[in-house]
Order: sequence, then structure tokens, then C-alpha cells
Amino acid sequence: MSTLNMLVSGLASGAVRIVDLTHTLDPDFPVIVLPPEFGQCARFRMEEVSAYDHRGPAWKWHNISMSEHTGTHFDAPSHWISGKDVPNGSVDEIPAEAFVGPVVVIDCSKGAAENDDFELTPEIIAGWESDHGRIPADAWVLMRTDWSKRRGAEYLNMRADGPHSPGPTPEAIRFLIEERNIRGFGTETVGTDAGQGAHYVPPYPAHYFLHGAGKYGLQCLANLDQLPATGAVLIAAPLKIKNGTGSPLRVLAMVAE
Ligand code: 23J
Ligand code: MN
Repeated sequence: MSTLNMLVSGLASGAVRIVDLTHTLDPDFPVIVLPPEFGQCARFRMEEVSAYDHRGPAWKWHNISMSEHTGTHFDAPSHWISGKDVPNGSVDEIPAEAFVGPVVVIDCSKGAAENDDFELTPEIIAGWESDHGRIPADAWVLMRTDWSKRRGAEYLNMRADGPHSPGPTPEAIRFLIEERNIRGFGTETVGTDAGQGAHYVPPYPAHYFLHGAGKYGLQCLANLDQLPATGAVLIAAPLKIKNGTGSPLRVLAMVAE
């Protein structure tokens, strides 16, 4: 059997399962809130154009608007100043091969349940590799925190001194890029960086180092608890927005049972 025939029969038999890692686009879903001196991310909006009525007797449709960085979304290299000169750094220029590939999941859910500012460190990555083997080159690395199960104000977890949510240290993200040459890094929180990521050196190290190295980000992922640590295949294809720095998208994983 050809490779694709095997995939198709696996999908038909249930031997290959599709897991949806996407939140529903909804005006109530939180967006990142930056300090007030900066421009802000727009929430998802939807207006009815017609609903089988005098505005269109046989059809229903909506006009929608949002930020490139609203809901479950992809970050391109051009999103960050460090990546502004990366070749093919906007969503419309990234080669399509980058949108399908291997994915590993580092389970930080226990630590994140105990500490809102939980940090993914090189030591945690080393422990994961001793259990699961070396992170393969050109893989997506997803940080599971179960943050996607939070609702309302708990999701951004804003306090007087800003948001508190887990994320990687600068050392961890540099290790993944420099020593493992990953394709990208994804999280269940509103950013690839920790809520308090502005206080690292450099500020927002995941954005700074990933995009400077031509790597990608995924944010606001869901259902990471349904993925194996290794062996799944991720499908994450952003909208083809001219000069777009990111895009909401449907993120799917193929998992062999
Ligand atoms: C702009 C500034 C800081 C951050 C972000 C955007 C994001 O997290 C994003 O959605 O890319 S941290
Ligand atoms: Mn983003």
C-alpha cells in the first residue's frame, strides 16, 4: 500500500484519530491585553448580513473581523522586530510544507496547577527527553498546561502587576531553537511567552528568539491533554494574508491509536 493509502485507510478505520486543538471564535474569548500605552488586540466580531430574509431570501452569512492574533492563532516571524528581515517571514510567504509536521508535547500541567507563573526550563526539557527520547529536528513543541480549560478572567489571570500565566524561560526557548532546531513552539495560554514575560531579558523571549530564528508560534491551543508525548502530526495552516504577521486558524493533530 502507498503511504497515502495507508493514511486514508487508517482514517477510515479509526486507527488514525483527528484531535481538534482549536478554540471556538467567539466575542467572549479573551484576547491579550497589553499595557495601556500600546495598541490593543481586537476581539472576534460577527455581524449578520442576511438570514434567509429580505436581505437575502435563500442565504445566511456574516461579516467577521478580528486581529491577526485573536483566538487560536499562528505567529509568523514578521510579528516580532527580531524577525522583521527573516526571508518569507509573513504568513502569505511561508512555504506550505511548514504547515504539516511532527509534534511533541511537554506536559507541564501539574506544575502549572500549582504555580500560575510556572516556567518551562532546560532541566524540564532534559527530563522529558530522558523519558521520551530526543526532540526530533523540525518538530513543533507544545507546552501543555491545561490553561485551555480556564474560563473568563481566570484565563488572562490579570493582577495589579499584569497577567500571570506559565511560559518558557529564555534559556529553554534558546535550547529548543539552537540545540534542537524546532519548527515552532505552541502554548495553551494567550501568548507563547509567560504572562510576566515582559520581565525577562530580553522581554518576551519566546517571541524574540523564535521569530528571530525564523521559527513559528501557536497560541490559545486547546485539548493538548488528548495528545501523546510523541508521534502525532500537526496540521496548522494560517490564512494567506498579504504581509500578515499571524492568523487565526484551525489546528488539527493526527494521532495513531
Ligand atoms: C504583542 C505584544 C506582546 C505579545 C503578543 C503580541 C502576543 O502574545 C501575540 O499574540 O503574539 S506577548
Ligand atoms: Mn500572536
